[in-house]
Amino acid sequence: MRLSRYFLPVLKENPSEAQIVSHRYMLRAGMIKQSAAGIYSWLPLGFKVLKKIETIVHEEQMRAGHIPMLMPTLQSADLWKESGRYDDYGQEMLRISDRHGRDMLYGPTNEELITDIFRSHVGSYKDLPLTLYHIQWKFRDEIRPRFGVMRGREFYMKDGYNFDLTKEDALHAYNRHLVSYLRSYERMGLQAIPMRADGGPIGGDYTHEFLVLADTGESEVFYDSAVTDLTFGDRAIDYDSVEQCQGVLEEFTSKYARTDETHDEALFNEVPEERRRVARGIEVGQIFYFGTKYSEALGANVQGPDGKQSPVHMGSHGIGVSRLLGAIIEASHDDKGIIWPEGVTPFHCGIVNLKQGDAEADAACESLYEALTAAGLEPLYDDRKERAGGKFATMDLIGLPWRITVGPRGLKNGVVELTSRRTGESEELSPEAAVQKIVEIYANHQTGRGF
Ligand code: 5CA
Repeated sequence: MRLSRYFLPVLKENPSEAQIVSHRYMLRAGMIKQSAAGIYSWLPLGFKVLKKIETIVHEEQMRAGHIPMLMPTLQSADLWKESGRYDDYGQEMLRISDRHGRDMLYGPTNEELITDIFRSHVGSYKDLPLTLYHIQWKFRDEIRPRFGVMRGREFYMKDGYNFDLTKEDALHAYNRHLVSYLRSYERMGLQAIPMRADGGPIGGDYTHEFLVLADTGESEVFYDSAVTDLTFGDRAIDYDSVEQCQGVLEEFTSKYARTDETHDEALFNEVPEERRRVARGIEVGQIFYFGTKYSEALGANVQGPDGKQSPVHMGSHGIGVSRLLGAIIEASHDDKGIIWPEGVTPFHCGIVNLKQGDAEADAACESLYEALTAAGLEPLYDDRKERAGGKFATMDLIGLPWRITVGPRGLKNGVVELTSRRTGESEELSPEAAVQKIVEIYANHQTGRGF
């Protein structure tokens, strides 16, 4: 992309309504624009990162054997009346009536809808196990929408639902989700720690939240610092293996890590004092096993091998896709702007032309642009007639992890400058070597594709 042809409405001033750094940078980098409280338009740069995060989520869900689909945002209230949650959900649910006076709602989650789909089409244990998921906009009329996309009213969520014959099978599905979530967050450059949590309006007492540690997080968390040493890495996993998935769950959840809702002071005090931590965290996902709560209410039964009908065992599993942009920025920024992890960066590399209009500099930038594009990467070429300082400030703000700077002086010596956004370190390389290095860096990162 050439910056002269892109739409990147960068703000110079700090917007006064933004209280936390991620919100501030998302507004300043021209990623989002508020349209109403807690409701945003996703401008091209924000949309691009959103889609990259979404792609990682899809890839990891499909790798775990979960099946993508799409359900609507607007739902009929009938199913919610059947489950009893129409009254329970309270004011967070946006209720609407259509022209015929029928009660509708903008879905805050989809347990009822998916259970209805299941009961209409599945009746036998032979069709199990089954996990369906979608990534769709949700609406919760939060009492205090704040912090930009962190606590929106309209937000983008991945929600997945497993259907199993027995509790054991459903717990395997739970573990499978835990593993796939660990992989997903790590690909986004995040450490998200599974912590024992509370079921809230979804229900079920077997649930973990995934938390990214950050001072601006809304949840208070208590943990053994040893959990922060755990990484999933690129180990191979067989998602069908009950033992392997259970092993990962045990590895990642045996140390003390809880949100304030389930915190147990006596248990916490068993952690050696020097490892006890009280901190704040951003909840970027939650997994639930709730057994037959919805299948009983909605009559979603399956016939077992013995011919008997029984309600199907279920769980639901969410990832806050739009919230993740805020969480990643909270975890990765400095005083100049965002520092995108390679896995989600909107463009792989910036190209800054120090002297736009200089024939040699222009030609060198064009050929870098072509070489990176030919290698399957997306560079963002700042080809505007701007001063170098302004170009650097924009690149630093929008946070591309790598930048190639091209100027007449370097070109005389046959070199360009390659700079890491994270460390600030630069090296002089031939243009070919700079391209080669960027290609190698991204060969080690499975990056999601943007738009
Ligand atoms: N049905 C279950 C799992 S699919 C469910 O709705 N779980 S949830 O309520 O925990 O939401 C899943 C994730 O969505 C949360 O972990 C959080 O990351 C994200 N989320 C929830 N509310 C908001 C909000 N108001 N703004 C942005 N993200 C949100």
